[in-house]
Amino acid sequence: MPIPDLPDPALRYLPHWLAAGQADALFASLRTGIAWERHRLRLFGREIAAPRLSCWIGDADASYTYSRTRFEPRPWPRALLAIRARLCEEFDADCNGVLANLYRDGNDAMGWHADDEPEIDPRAPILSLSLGATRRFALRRRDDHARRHAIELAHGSLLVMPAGLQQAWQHALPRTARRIGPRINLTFRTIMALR
Ligand SMILES: O=C(O)CCC(=O)C(=O)O
Ligand SMILES: [Mn+2]
Repeated sequence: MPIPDLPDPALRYLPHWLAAGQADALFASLRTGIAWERHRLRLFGREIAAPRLSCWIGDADASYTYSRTRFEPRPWPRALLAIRARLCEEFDADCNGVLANLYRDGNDAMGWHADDEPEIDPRAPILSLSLGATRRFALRRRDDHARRHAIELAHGSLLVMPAGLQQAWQHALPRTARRIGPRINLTFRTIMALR
């Protein structure tokens, strides 16, 4: 369903993109089946360990540089092949890579940023699948930080970030003091060959 008060380009939030049983099974499979690692982030000239665990997964040629670190893709886990195929078909997107993130509890988070690295195809949507604990996803305009929105991303939901969104908006996944369980987020991206 479109989110009514969000300016263009409009986000779409599909709360039950995966049926609950499928979402449960995918969460369990990825929780143990992904080689989770702690990525390093460069912030204001300092290097810090990201407050979450991640893994860059994709086709062999889909290497991805973010926060000035280059990640070579890990192969697709079996459990993600059907998901990727369904996304490619439904959204007519290539989705040759996915950043998997594991937020172990409410202390794990991600600060303000946009997914606008040069190798991300700006004509393609970024498709964000959430599993596990519900977490708040915050957005703010790049040119006016007072213009904000937030969406609660539920288990089995898909958030469609359309082409153009990253250029106008930043997003974040804030910490929460609520006692909550783990969450996995998968952001499917289309990586272009840079030359
Ligand atoms: O966990 C989320 O919902 C968002 C993650 C994110 O924005 C990212 O990894 O680039
Ligand atoms: Mn992001």
